[in-house]
Amino acid sequence: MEQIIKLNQENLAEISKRIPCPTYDRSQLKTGIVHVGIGGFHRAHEAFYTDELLHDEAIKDWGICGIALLDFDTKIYNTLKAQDGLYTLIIKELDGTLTKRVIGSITECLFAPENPIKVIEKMASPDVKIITLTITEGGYNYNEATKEFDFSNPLIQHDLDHPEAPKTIFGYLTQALKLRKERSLQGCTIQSCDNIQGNGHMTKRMLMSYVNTAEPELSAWIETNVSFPNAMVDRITPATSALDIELLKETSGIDDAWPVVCEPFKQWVIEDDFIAGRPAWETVGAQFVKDVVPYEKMKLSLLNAGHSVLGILGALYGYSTIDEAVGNADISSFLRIYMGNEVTPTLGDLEGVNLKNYKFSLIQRFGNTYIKDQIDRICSQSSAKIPIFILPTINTQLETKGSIDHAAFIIAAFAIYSVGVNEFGTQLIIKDAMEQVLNEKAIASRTHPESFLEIDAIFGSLKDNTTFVAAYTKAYQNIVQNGIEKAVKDINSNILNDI
Ligand code: CS2
Repeated sequence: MEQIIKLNQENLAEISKRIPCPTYDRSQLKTGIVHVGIGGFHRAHEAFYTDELLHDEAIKDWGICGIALLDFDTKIYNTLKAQDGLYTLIIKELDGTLTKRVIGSITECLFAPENPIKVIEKMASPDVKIITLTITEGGYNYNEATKEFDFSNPLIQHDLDHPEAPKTIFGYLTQALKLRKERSLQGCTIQSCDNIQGNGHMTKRMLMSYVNTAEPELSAWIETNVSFPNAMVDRITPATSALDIELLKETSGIDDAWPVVCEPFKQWVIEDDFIAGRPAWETVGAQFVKDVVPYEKMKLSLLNAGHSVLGILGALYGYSTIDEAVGNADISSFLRIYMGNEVTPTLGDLEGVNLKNYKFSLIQRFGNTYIKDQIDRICSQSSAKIPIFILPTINTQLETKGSIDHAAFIIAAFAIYSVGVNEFGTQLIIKDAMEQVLNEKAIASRTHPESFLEIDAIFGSLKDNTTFVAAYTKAYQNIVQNGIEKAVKDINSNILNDI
């Protein structure tokens, strides 16, 4: 057994005898990117692409400063700090091979709750050209019911009252941009890497709502000095498990407190709108396009929605990982019918994309048995995911009088899921900012199924659509009366008979 080596800068030369490590001189890098939200996805995606790029020794301007924004992020901050920003990326190939490497692109880390001013200064630094975000779908403070920025959020009120010590991304960005303006510095790009349709547009619209109230005189400056490119991001990155940490120790003798595991597939399609310059990410596989909207729509409505379908149904069947759910023939038929009959007609023209292959590859990616993506992870924060991943499909299908039966079934399954226990008596772990209201409405739905649709912040005006309500209620009753397995078989057979 090899000696176990702790991952940090000092031990890098030794570790590089075991797995690939950065060969560039990290101490020579300037911080050109500030990234907010240093969870697994960022580390498997943007930080990975950037690490690849930095292997070109001529590139010195694009080190990343990772910001841990929330109290909740203490652990990742302490871990990365102790490891000098280094971590291991473990790619789980389809045949089970582990491809490991140490990623070195995160060269600094800051913990916002400890020192907000330092974070604001870093975001305003003249070297920083891009601020990228993975703050989750719910982090944009958008209310589906009002279609507006949610000023009732107490954290937003806090930021309005204490601009010097913000807690939300909106408070931080506003203060940093204000400093840039006051110091007559160049503007920068704010780039969302979250799963939201038009994520750049959404970032701009939400930030501008906040700025118009907090610092109205800053709005015009932002309009001319800040760009917000839209982007589609993709790489399945499950939560790291204790087993992954052990496996790395056993197979390579590396003691990394928080490695990241992910699938081999990766995709990043970005609009080329970077007001202060950008890294040449295209040299390491990113695609720059004029209009990313169709790609985003395809990915959100097929991959992310597909995940939610497998997660919610899988939980009701008693599975705990996504590969188990897609391995069930009835669930995978359900997903194929949903993607083919309900999502595909809403996607419009996707020039240059072979949709059939894309859908096929998704089933294969979901089925990667080595990834073991947790159903708990997929179902977490569904109240923020459903409006983005599934609602647009339902709304478009209702407008065009297309089929919505499978989509309505998913929402009914979600109502039943939100009770917190499945029909086999297994407790479901519900991690959701709206957990309480979900649970209350789920319980009320036992006598009045439509109650669940009254959560306007998730479903908007869906409760007023009689076609949808009828399909939803039918699915709800079918699941309750016949059990999830029979109900899924039934709804699939209706379609198969039709064809
Ligand atoms: C998942 C995503 O959170 C979710 O529900 O669908 O994290 C998904 O794995 C990534 O977007 C893949 O790119």
